[in-house]
Amino acid sequence: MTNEHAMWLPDEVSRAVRGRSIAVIGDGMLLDTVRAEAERAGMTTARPGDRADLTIVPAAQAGTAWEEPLDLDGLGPEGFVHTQRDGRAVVVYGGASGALYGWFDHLRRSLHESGDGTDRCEPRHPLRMLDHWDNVSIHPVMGQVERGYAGGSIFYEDGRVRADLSRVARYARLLASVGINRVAINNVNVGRREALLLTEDLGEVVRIADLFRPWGIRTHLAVSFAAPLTIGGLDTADPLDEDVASWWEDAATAVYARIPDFGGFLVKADSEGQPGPYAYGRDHADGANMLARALAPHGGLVHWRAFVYNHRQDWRDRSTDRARAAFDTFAPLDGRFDDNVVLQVKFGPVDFQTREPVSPVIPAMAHTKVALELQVTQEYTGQQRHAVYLAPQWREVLDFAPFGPDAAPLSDIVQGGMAAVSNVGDDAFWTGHPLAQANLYAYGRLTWDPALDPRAILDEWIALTFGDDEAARRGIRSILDDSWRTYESYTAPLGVGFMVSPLRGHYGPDVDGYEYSPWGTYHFADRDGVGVDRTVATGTGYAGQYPEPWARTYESLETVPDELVLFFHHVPYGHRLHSGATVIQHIYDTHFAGVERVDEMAATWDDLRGHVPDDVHDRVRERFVEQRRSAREWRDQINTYFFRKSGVTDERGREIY
Ligand code: GCV
Repeated sequence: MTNEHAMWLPDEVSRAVRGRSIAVIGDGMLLDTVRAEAERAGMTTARPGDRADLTIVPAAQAGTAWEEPLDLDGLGPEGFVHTQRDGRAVVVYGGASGALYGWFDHLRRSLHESGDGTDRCEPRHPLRMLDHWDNVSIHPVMGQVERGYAGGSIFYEDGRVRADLSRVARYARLLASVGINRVAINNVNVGRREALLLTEDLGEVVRIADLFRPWGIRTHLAVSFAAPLTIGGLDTADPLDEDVASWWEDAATAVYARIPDFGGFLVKADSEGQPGPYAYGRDHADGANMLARALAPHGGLVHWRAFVYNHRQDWRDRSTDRARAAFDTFAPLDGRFDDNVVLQVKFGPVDFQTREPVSPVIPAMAHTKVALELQVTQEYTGQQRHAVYLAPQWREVLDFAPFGPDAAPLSDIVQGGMAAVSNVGDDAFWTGHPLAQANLYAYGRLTWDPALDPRAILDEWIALTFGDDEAARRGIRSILDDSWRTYESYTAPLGVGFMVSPLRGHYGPDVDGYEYSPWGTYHFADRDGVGVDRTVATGTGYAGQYPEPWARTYESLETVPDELVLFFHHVPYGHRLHSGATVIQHIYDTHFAGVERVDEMAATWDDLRGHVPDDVHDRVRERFVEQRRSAREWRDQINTYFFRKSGVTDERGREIY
């Protein structure tokens, strides 16, 4: 077996600072982490009185003797200023975590000539979270990690927390280096075994929290809303019941006694079978606020998920629309959530599809702290068998301006920061597909600075991971830059979504897999046309959940963007897109082109032999064999399905079965 891969922090990264001297000023756990990092990188400690090549100094002590003092006003606890004095680097930090982030920033800069300017760096949001969907016991269907494509869990094994958690410490270091500061360590689907992490197994959570703490990361737990009933010995979990409220208060007090920096609870309630306040005739504000009050005295948060919909629908009932559900549930509750509740909203209204419009819940909650939820794990985007770089998708989401192009983008509107589902497991490469490491890296960097360009992030990741081989950089960029759109081109067309196999865990094509299922209906294809009518005029009315100009933009076929046309409209196969192609010809063209593009990507990778380590090359190569096979399967099933439905032949006479 391959040794554990170092991801973007191989020892080589520190070559530029090796042998240089450092002075770290300040005390405490995080400063000790920085000192240990410097030692690991081969730096020497400057003697008192000597000028160090790098000085890391708290804002309060910085620059009193400098000729040009820095403007450090309002520098937050996670912020730092990168500057130079007499040609030597200085990192001035706001708080201890700023020192740690400043250290990693310095490492990144040292890879290139960083110029001699002064940069003030602060995270855009204080909440930068990763959620693990790891189960303690092996779930009979989902396994150890739900939607995990990288082996087992780094936290759990054989129904318990691992005895050896050393990998968690290395994970924490990697996460800190990209700015992640909160991790939820168990699946939002909380089984009985997992619920016990809060109580009987708290000692095990303490072990994990101890490993995250030196890296400035707070530990969160996903909890079951029914815990007072299922593990607490009460006969109800009603959020308005006093005994229930005190059960949660006691549980929270016990946690904080042992984990003083505990982050809080993550809750999936009344969703896909998870218990919630509806069972007691209460609403989601009642439920979330009760938990929030238990945590508030300790400074904890409730991340309450907005992923609420009816998963027992009748496909015959055309009036139910899963896309509407979160808005219908939560928009009326805006303003009712306590201050320490964060409403965690998936980026789209359905479920992390390759292409969805941005969720209308986010602009609807002006008086609620909303966090944007993304999925780094590639559930619907190739399951880490396909090379798909997701940052361009996230870029589009973050740039979406819900109130029109002249108003604020989403990245400015989400006040509760960002959360995402991790793609990491106990695989030697951490992420199964080595190129999927770029997604984790990019997610972290975007939580810190949501304005970053995906291509620049990729360059940074490549340089850290593979060094400065120009062929590797060009090759990997050409594979990954457009890989999300390539994946889109050979899978479900024009925003319609799903078409994945329910039986193969959402992997591979099955056009009608969900069409007659209780989980929602997604394409309504018949001999005349395809797509879901979500207009106000004749459909489910979902388009009307957007503020202007989007409600009107999506409502009309004249203005709806091509890539979302089938999400909002049911159209004939001959409908002409803005691109000039008909819907049916677009389906054929993109599916043929997508496969050709994957072949090119695979060939590019072959050429990189010798430019990346052999074990990385082998693993990615093996994944490309599968991606090429799977892309053909998608192409042929989608094209054949629509050819048979429509009877329309391909203008270019290519092979359709
Ligand atoms: C953890 C989708 C996934 C589920 C996941 C759910 C969620 O439905 O398929 O595995 O559950 O989203 O986000 O809660």
